[in-house]
Amino acid sequence: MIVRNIDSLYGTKRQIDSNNWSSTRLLLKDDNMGFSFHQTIVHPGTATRIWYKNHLEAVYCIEGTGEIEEEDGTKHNISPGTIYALDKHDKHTLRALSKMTMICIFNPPLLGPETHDSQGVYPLLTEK
Ligand code: 9YT
Repeated sequence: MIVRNIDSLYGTKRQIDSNNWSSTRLLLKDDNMGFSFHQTIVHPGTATRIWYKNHLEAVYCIEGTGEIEEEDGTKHNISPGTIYALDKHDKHTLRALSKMTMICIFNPPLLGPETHDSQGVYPLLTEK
């Protein structure tokens, strides 16, 4: 059994910061769960273009408000209780109207150090 508290992960290599968000990775590939599990704080007023072409991601909002815009311009409001699942590797833009706290699940699991490239893509890492 794995038991850990996020407070023990802040400031370690499991916390990855970008200009627009901070992701603390509670479960990673080497935890052998078949997915990775992150808490992502999205900073207020930011807009982030994202395309997880190598991963599926589900995102559940537990704090804050914002919107997700699909490539065709369709927009969806996000508030606590909203989940979105990028089941088609959907290109999207995420806008945070306030500080948003999101729980994010990735399949395949991230190894740990991944951060977005210029297209908002994570590479498919296979080894450390
Ligand atoms: C909501 C979102 O996708 N933000 C980017 C960071 C990502 N969720 C992560 O690595 O935790």
